[in-house]
Amino acid sequence: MILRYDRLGVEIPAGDPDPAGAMAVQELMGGRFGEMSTLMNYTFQSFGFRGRKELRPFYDLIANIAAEEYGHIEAVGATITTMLSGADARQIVEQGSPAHFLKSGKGVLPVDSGGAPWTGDYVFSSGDLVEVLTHNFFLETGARNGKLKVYEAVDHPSARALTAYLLVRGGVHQVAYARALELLTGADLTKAFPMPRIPTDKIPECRPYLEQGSHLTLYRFTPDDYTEVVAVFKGAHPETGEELRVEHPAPEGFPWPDAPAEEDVFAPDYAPGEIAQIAQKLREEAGLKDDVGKRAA
Ligand code: MN3
Repeated sequence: MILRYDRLGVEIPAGDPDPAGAMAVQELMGGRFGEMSTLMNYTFQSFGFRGRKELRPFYDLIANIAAEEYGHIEAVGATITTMLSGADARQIVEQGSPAHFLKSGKGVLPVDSGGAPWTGDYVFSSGDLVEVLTHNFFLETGARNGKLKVYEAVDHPSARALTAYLLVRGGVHQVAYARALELLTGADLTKAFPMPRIPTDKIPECRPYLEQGSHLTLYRFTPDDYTEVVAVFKGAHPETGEELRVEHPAPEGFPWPDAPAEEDVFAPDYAPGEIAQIAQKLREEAGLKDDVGKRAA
């Protein structure tokens, strides 16, 4: 089961509307190597995992990383929605993805940068653990490649904050699968790091995460479960030589950025003030204090 917090793993700053950038960031959501793919690959691999008891450390690794990936689709979603806030219809249609105006309320969609829908064909779950771990290493490598390209192409502050965060966290997952394969088979994929060959410390926005040790840390997203990841996620980081570690709880996170009403796409409706009044009345009737809706912030 999943426990959901109304928080984001990364603080998403506001900036000017950037529909073209938002379209590029969609690759990190619904692309082959995007966050929907990492989420769904590890989720389905954990559903179909056989020999959970006997192979517990490997199961815990895949299942626990799946939980973090949910937080990554949240972060990409918040970024794209923020980048579309305040963009007008013509600007979106001419510069970005028309679907952000025509099919959504200037919000994120489960599609890639070309508008193609994410598909379950991107999920690989053959049941062969060595093959699955090798696939996951490749998937995280492709994901890192995609994040570096988006970082290069889009300079909106939301996109920069997002890609820096995802590069560091995805880097941890890339190391995790390489180390799991190494412990299982003796194949030392860690010699290929960094892959692609751009070290994370060359990216200024990544440095605060490196100073906090985020690049060394796998967080457990559960109070009591998935404790056996420590049997696999251990040893030296392939690039820095520092010791890898597992921690719980994960950092507290940040509130979602505000997404103001966008009346030209009827989001949340043609009369947002009216809906806000109804919501306020319902809150009063439910005996909620005035600050309840803001608790997550
Ligand atoms: Mn990820």
